[in-house]
Amino acid sequence: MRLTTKIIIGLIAGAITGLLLNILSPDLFKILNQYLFVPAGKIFINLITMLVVPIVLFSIILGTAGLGDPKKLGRIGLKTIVYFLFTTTIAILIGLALAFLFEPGNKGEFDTANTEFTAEKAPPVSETLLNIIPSNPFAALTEGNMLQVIAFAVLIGFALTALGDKTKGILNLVDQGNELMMYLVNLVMKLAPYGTFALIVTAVGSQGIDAVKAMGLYMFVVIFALILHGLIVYGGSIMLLARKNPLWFFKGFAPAMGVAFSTSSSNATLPVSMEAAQKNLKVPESISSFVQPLGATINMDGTAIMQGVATIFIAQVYDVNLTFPEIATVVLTAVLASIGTAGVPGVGLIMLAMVLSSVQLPVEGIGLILGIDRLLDMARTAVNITGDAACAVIVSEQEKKTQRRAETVVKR
Ligand code: DAS
Repeated sequence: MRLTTKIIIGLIAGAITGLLLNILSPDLFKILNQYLFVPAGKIFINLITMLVVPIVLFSIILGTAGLGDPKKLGRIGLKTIVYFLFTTTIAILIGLALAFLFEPGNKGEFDTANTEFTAEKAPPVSETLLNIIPSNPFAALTEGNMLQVIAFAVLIGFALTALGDKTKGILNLVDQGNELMMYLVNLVMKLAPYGTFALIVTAVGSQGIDAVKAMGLYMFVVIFALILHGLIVYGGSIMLLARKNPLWFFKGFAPAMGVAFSTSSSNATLPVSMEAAQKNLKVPESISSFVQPLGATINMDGTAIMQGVATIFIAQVYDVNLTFPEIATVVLTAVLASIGTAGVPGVGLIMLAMVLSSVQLPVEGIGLILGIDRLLDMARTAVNITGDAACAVIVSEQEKKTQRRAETVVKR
C-alpha cells in the first residue's frame, strides 16, 4: 500500500479515535493521551524536525553550487518572491471576502467579557530582513534560524562553485551528507502513518466539542477559503504557469500535506515536502532546496487566509466597521507579518496579533478563536507548504523552458 494511503488512513483513524474517546470516555482519553498518543506524536515530530537543519544546509549548498550561474539564482529568486507575495495577497483577500460574505462574527453569541489573550511579540519585518546574514553561522545552525541558514548555505554554494576543483572534496562530502539525510527522511517516513495517527488523536480528542459548535461558522469560512485558495490559486497556477495537471500535483504532494496537517509545522514537514517535490513532482534539487525552505519561512498563504477571516470576525463581534484604508493595512500587515515568522505550530496567532493591532482591533479577541485554532492550524499549515511546492514546480518548469530556448538558440 502506498505511503500516501497509509497516511490518509492514519489521519482518518486518528480523527475517529479522538472523537470517540472525547465523547465516550474523556477520562480514558486523558490517560491514553498522556502516556501513549502525546509521546508517540512528539517522537515522530522530533525525528523529522531533527533532519530539518542539516537537510536545508546540505541541499541549498548543493543546489546553489548546482545552479552555478548567480544570474540563474537571481532569476529563480525573483520568480519565487513574486509568486509568494502574489499568492499571499490573494489568500488574504479571499479570507476577507468570504468573512464579509458569511459574517461569522455577526451570527452567534460570543462572550467578549471574559476573553483574554496576551500576544508574544513577533520581530518586526525590518529586523528579520536585516538579520538574514548571520553574524555567527554556527549559532544560526544550532538555533535553526532558517533564513540565516539559507543565506549561509547560498554563500557556501557560490564559493564552492568559484573554487571549483580546489574544494571538490567538500562538495562531494556535502553531496554524501545530503544523500544520508534523504535516506533518513525515507526511514522516518515509514513511521508517518503512526505518527500522524497519534497527533490527530491528540488534536481531535483534546478539542472541546462545544467550542467547535460555537465557532462552527468561523471554522467553515476558514476551511472553505483554504480549499478555494488551494484549488483555484495553486491548481490554476500549476495549470497555467507550469502546464501540468493539478491532479498530478496534489496527488504527488499528498504525503507532505498529510504530515503538515498532523504536525501543524511547515518547518518540521520540510524534509518530507522537499522529498515529495523532488521524487514525485520531479523538481530538481537545486530549485526545491532553495524555494521550499524559503517558503516554509516567509510564505504562509494558509495563515494569511486565517488572518483575513479572523480580523473581520473579531471586527464583527466587537461591532467595528473597518474602513477601506484599514482593510488595505490589514492586507499589507498580514503579508509582511508572514515574512517575519517561522513555520512552527501556532505562529499564525502571533502574527494575527500584529494584524489586529495595526487597525486598533482588540487583540484579546483572539481569545475567542484560541479554542479551535489547533484544528485550523493543521489545515492552514498544509496549505502553506502546498503553496511552496506549487512555486517550486512552476519555477522548475519555467527554468526547463528557458533552458530549451537557450539550447535552440545555440543550435541555430
Ligand atoms: N503552523 C504554522 C506553520 O507551520 C502556520 C500557522 O501557525 O498559521 O506554517
